[in-house]
Amino acid sequence: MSHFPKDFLWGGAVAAHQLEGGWDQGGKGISIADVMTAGGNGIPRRITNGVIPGENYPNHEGIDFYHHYRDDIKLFGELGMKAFRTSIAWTRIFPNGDDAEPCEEGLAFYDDMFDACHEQGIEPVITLQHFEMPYHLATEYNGFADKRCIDFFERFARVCFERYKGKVKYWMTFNEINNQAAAPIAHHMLQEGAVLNIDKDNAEQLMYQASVNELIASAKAVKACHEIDPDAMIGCMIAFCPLYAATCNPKDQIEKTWADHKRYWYCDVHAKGRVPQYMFRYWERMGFNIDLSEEEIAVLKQGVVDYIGFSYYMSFAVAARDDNPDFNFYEAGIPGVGEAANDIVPNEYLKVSDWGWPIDPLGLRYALNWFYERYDQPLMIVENGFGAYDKVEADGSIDDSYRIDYLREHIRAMIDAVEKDGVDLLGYTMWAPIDIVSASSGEMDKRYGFIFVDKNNAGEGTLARSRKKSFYWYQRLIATNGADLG
Ligand code: BGP
Repeated sequence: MSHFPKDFLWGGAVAAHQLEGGWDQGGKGISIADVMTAGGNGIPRRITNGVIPGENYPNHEGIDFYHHYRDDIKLFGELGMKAFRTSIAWTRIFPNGDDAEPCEEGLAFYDDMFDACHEQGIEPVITLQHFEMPYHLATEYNGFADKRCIDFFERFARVCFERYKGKVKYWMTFNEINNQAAAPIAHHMLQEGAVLNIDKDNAEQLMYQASVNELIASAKAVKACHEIDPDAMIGCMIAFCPLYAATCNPKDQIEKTWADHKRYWYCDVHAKGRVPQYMFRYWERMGFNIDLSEEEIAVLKQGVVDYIGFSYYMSFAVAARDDNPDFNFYEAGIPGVGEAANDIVPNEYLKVSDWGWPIDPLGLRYALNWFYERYDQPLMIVENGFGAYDKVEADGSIDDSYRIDYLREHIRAMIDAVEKDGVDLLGYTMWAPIDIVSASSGEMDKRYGFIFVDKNNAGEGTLARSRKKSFYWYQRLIATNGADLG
């Protein structure tokens, strides 16, 4: 007998800054994403000092969802999506972050977008902060390094809960809040918390301070959501990459445990309402002076999330480093896995994507069990997908069988976790149903979609949408509630 839930939220996920465009329309202010240039495969994006004429900022236009959202959402409806995860651009609501009043035009934009979703029978799943701080908060306050940003975020969250009460049932606070600990280069601190001024010598302490402030802001938002709309559920969002001990050497296992602590302590705060002891001890050993008051500790307790959302793309293997028991994440990464922690070693059992991301479907079953046995909370897979180069044939068709293969194997592992292991899973919103701008590289040609968008890395193209082979595959899969894996 199948145990797969009937009301399972099959869907797709995106983020406002990666598809909306309209960066200076509808009263919108400049966000962090608006000052990030296009990078490339292996070429980092640059962060410019304000918006500089002549630079290429791919998020300025995105795929112009701002003007296409009704048609795009119709395509999502045709796909059969039950859920659409996107984010609210903070700068559409509060253009500078510290404005006295919210921007009505921005609020109305999301009102209509959520209506368009409901017309298609699609549940909006909304992230409040997806790599998208107002740039003004970065320049004037140094982002979440400053406690005043906690209040700005809470106000933004409250305005959203009041306005969209009844329209949005599933919320998330900060996207991939733990990225900054996994790869704490300026880029990630900027994306997560808009921390612009980073002094190399105290960068790690600053990262923890900004993280703590974001966690307090998240807890305040959770509390506000519970007060304003008790029918809604609000979760966290963790970037989860399983960390496997590279060998059965107990030292590697200890290293894995410690690496888990550093990457995933955020989840303990979200789901248990407290900072784990190992993190206090680490700060003490490192001589970090983290500002976290008794009052704030009480706030964390009141802000326990209702579910755990997480992204899953890849796993890593970690090996002990005898020379550096308290290794510092600020050291160089290894080639092929982006800016990784320095205890990560290649995993000979896994192939990698064209961007060097290890492909590990079984790791998703491991991830679901890891979360569920630790936190006993409902889970939601809010990102999982395959970035690849697609080829458009002469007749306009796109055979993206590699994407189907990737998704099929991950979904198989997910179904096993639900059916065989009994994990409580609310939904699966793959990344991303339509081609959008890559967050890490700014490329358009790193494609994830079932729907192709005619636009390339140079920004050329008609923006026309077309269905790839995977579109029909996912449509069938949803229609059969996961029974027809193709
Ligand atoms: C996650 C982010 C997304 C998304 C995805 C794919 O880390 O939450 O915003 O972009 O990764 O990454 P990329 O676009 O860099 O391929």
